[in-house]
Amino acid sequence: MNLKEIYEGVINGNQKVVSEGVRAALDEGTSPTTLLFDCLIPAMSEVGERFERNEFYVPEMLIAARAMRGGMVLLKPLLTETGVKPVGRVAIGTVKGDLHDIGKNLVAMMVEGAGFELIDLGVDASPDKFVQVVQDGVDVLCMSALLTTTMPSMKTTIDALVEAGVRDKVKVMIGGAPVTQAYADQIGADGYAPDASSAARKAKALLGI
Ligand code: B1M
Repeated sequence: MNLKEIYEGVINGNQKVVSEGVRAALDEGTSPTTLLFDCLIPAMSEVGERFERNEFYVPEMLIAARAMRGGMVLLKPLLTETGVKPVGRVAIGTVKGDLHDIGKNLVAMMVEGAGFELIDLGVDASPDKFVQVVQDGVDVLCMSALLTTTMPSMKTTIDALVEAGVRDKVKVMIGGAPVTQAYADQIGADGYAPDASSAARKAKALLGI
């Protein structure tokens, strides 16, 4: 199977095509890095672009991400073995009091698909949990909120980072349906992303990649 078929498999959300294609390509001697950087990641970027053009919607994004994961599970151990470094480490969580995770999970998938190592803090993540992961070492911290009542927890978390003396160690990005660029500016976040694919692009831009 050639790379084009695997690429199309991601876009069409066909997990079977992707996992079988990646396995066959590896058997034929294609390198894991070629499969990741020249096939799976560009395919996921194309999915993101279609989403931004309103040609794809959330279900298409979810099945494309699931299809890509079918290839990623085969590549991950090989990439670790060959010492390919992720482009950076990103932690993401839905803020305290908020249980919505569909958007967060999409952002996580797109960020992971863009080549980052991803730490998922889950939902209802307390400021202390965000502070802890920054102390452990991440380049970008992403917070998601879907409720107007939980948005203030983004500010509380940034305040907790300042208090713990780690605010300068990390780029903070926020997003979620009620969140805006103006709110990001107001609470001192470094970035805002309106959707999953722009979140992945923004994370790279913040790190100058
Ligand atoms: Co809730 N809910 N919900 N809900 N829910 C909303 C958000 C609401 C707008 C519905 C409404 O009234 N029209 C409303 C909020 C009103 C407000 O605050 N202004 C609401 C409410 C009120 C509630 C409850 C309080 C209801 C109740 O119990 N009385 C309750 C709260 C529970 C809690 O969190 N404590 C509640 C519960 C739930 C369910 C559990 C039933 C379920 C969540 C299931 C789950 O997530 N596992 C749910 C759902 C599904 C929704 C709606 C219908 C859909 C949300 C969603 O998943 N959208 C929602 C109405 C709506 O949005 N139309 C609603 C799809 C998702 C892909 O989009 O999450 O926006 P979104 O993510 C996007 C972007 O925002 C962005 O990228 C994503 C992909 O492009 N993004 C980021 C998100 N996070 C990002 C982080 C980033 C960057 C980008 O970091 C850098």
